[in-house]
Amino acid sequence: VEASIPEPLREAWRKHSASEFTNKEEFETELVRHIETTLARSLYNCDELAAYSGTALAFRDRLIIEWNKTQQRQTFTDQKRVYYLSLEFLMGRALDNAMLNVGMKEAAREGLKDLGFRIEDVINQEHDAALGNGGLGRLAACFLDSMATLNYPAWGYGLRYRYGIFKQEIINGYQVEIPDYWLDNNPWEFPRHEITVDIQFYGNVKKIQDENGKITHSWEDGEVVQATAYDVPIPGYGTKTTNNLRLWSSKASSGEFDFQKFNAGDYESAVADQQNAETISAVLYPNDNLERGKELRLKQQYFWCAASLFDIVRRFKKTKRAWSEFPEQIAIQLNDTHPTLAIVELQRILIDKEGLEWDEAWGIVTKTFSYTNHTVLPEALEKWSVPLMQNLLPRHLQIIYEINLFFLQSVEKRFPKDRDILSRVSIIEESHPKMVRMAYLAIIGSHKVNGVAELHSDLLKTTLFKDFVEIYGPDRFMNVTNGITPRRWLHQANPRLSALIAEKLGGYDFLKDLTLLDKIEAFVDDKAFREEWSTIKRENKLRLAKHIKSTTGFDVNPNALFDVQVKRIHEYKRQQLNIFGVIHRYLSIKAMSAEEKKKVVPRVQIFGGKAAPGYWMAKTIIHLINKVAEVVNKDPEVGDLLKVIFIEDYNVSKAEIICPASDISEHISTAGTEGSGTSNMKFVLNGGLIIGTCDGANIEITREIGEQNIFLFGNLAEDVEDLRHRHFYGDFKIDPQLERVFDAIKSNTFGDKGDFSALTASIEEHGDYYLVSDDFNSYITTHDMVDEAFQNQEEWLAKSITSVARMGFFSMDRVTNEYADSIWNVEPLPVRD
Ligand code: GP0
Repeated sequence: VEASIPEPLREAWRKHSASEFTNKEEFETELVRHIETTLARSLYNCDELAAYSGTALAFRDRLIIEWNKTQQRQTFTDQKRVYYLSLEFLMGRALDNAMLNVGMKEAAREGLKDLGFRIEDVINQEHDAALGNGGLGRLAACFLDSMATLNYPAWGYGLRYRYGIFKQEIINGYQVEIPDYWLDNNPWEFPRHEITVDIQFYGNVKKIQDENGKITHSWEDGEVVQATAYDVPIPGYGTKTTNNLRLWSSKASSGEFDFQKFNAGDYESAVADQQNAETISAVLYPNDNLERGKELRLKQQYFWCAASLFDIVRRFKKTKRAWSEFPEQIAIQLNDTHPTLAIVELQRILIDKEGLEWDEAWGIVTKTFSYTNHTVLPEALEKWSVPLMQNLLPRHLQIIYEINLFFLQSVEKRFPKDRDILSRVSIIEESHPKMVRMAYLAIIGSHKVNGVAELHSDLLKTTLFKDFVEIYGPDRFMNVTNGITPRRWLHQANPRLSALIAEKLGGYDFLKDLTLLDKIEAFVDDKAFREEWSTIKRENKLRLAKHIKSTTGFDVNPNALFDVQVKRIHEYKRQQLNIFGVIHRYLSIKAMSAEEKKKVVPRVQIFGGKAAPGYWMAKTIIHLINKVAEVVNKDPEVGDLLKVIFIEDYNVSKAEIICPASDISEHISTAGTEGSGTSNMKFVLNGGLIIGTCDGANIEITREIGEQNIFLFGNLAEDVEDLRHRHFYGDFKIDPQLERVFDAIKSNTFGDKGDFSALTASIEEHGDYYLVSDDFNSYITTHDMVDEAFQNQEEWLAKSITSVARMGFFSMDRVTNEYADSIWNVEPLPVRD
């Protein structure tokens, strides 16, 4: 291919190719040029937003050059690539990350200063790209960062939602959801109007028999919607590799405008049909750890899977390789079960379109796919109703039945005596209506299935997927403990800490090899280093205090212990346990003498997180937190000893301010319920200690940093089932200190008790499913230990430094290499100049 381009064309291209700015002067030239001509602004209306856009465009130009080179190199080399399919990519802001990866941030800082801007203010102008709910979407974003940094030829595939996760406002203590329309002047996406795929829905299946008796299927008469590609460059750190994230947007197919309606004078209805097609990619479903089985959601899933598969197959076919080579060229990772239809779609393409035999096709499919499970919560496991699927995707349902038939036949052969196993492992649940169990389909169609932390992966093997371990053997199931990218979560969020570490280690190599952090443990007794370390924590707390002041109006004391819990609001994550603990603390302080109060460690209890709009209990928890804040924060008997803050609209860019500012953070899910947690890693990496249950990755964090550096409490996962069972049979007595908290709530201390009755009743009357009462005593006594430890600042500091030094394991780079070696079997491909 390379040789087919004539020399004069190459020469012209070389000569006129865009050049990259390399210093402050050249940056300013680019900045002014973009503001004037790309944005059509002038000296007289160049505000911070224009400065942001101009800067973004200047850096974007540099990214594009490297992006093009990377894509050319990947195409010409034609080695195995990874495709990461995720319905969510919670990217956050891109400019600071682009600056870090391109270099030249200092040139930009100086250049912007000449024009009268502070670079931090300019960076803050950017709207978060918030195409995700929480941990799952952020993990996908960290994957992209690491895959590029490690030079893996990899693409992400997702949906280009017009509305990302809603913006949260707190009004009178209640969450209110505001649509997040984020696409206006987004400099980071490139519409590829020439890359489109027609996607079919509904219709029916025709059986066709040819003269040799061979039967084929054809899916006909459906509705067609068009997918258009939008590409986002993903730069790596310290490398030229710039990978691609391809997001699909829906609109009516170009041939589909209904001219019959139009000619009949029904123009408005014809336009309405157009708009209908656009709703497929209109909005991100705002549920975390919950699936609700809505038809539009299934449409989104198929639309995105089919467009991505078409694209991948089209690229493969250009290489003219044999189909048997497909799995040697392509690995597809399924981020949860949301993209499971991709398995069925590839099988359909191979047998219906490409004419392969079933067995050969299925062999290719299972070698290509692998599946990551993120939760054992039953309400999060996807099931689609058979009638719904029959209507929307008739051919796919047939193929699913066929996959199931062959699978069950093989199971029956191997376990002829086990009468129940077939119904237990069947992809089809025999309920009314029947349901397709997507996790089972994903396991059967993949060669590897992984959980996201050791406990979680063990639970999968011993509970949810137990039968499948029997059937396939243990090799199909594995653990890869999650990680986070140190570029965003250390260097960008906490530049001063990153600089201090770099100073001691002689450079920033640790951002590429986080295990190098262990070398800072040698400085744990170094006086100057310790002082710097604690100054940095203080500055980060001041930065957060400033944010709190400007957004809530409350003053918080930076010397107080900052205790943070920020994550989606969910009963299993137990923000209710936290706020009940805060009320307990409040009541205790109010009962103290002046003398006793002097011994109290002042605290700021910080909460943040969104509730799914339809999740009533989660919204009640938010309401209670805000009501407690109202009462506590103005109580003169408490003063600075306790403040309660709810930070509105928690998102990625706020996490970057919050994580570096915590003294302690809370990861207190009921044991056995949290897949891994990833903010736990972000807090510890930024020098905060944590209080947590023996759940998710808290367990590996403990193993890495040492038991003496973490505050663990509560019942263990192995005891949960038994406790729930006992509650169910009436063996339940509420913890007396929790009862005192409930008494306060019921005497209207925090407003109308009726507002919170569902919350107290879920514990007192409905079995306390999340074991709040069982863990309460352990929780508050552990908090007393936190207070005591905090009073010894010297020891606290040692814990903080030691913990950071031992966090190397939690780099997303380690995670990505594990997937590459043991699941994808792909090699890095560095880009040459
Ligand atoms: C898991 F099932 N997670 C789900 C889901 O629907 N959404 C979601 O964000 C999360 C887990 O809750 C997790 O424990 C995990 O670490 C993350 O997926 C990535 O694996 C939150 O941190």
